[in-house]
Amino acid sequence: MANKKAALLVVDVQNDFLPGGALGVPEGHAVIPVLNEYLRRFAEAGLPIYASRDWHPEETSHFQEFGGPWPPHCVQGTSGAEFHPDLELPPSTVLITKGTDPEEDAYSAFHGTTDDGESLADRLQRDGVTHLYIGGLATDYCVRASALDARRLGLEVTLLIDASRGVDVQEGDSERAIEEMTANGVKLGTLETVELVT
Ligand code: VGL
Ligand code: ZN
Repeated sequence: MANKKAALLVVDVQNDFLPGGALGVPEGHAVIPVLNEYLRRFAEAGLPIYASRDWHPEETSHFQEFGGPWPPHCVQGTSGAEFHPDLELPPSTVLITKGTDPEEDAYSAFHGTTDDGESLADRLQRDGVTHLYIGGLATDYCVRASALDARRLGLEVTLLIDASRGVDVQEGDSERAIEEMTANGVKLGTLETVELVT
């Protein structure tokens, strides 16, 4: 098919989602060197790179103290909300900010916007992206929700399983999320198997 174009979406690789953070994902650090290799490959191929960040207000129904499921994390402007310093995002990376609405969980990067206020869906369409490669944290929440939304929008989607880790609040959550994603047409990829067609 003509006019295929790949892009990389790095989901929520923020200090609070790494071990020691407010909502640390077990083995979260393992994704960083792998994502850095994907980032190099996509940048070298001249393909677009997007990075989402969870960016909550201090008071949100997403947090336990206000009736939600999670301890406070990724509060706007805090060090926990910063991207991990070892993540090598190139300057061309398009930042996607989500979770700013105090009444929304906003797990999916597709609930977020660019600095110009454009939705991720509109930005991908404008950039001509047809195939989204997704990695980051956490497999069973924001990665899952983003991959499923991308499929609903008709994009090809590859989950980079070597560059993703889950919270696993219940044992097996990440495995079940991967099954749900693949049942919805998401392909699985690793550094060994992914080939970028440019
Ligand atoms: C996430 C739980 C709460 C995520 C965000 O990025 O996967 N998980 N907020
Ligand atoms: Zn959150």
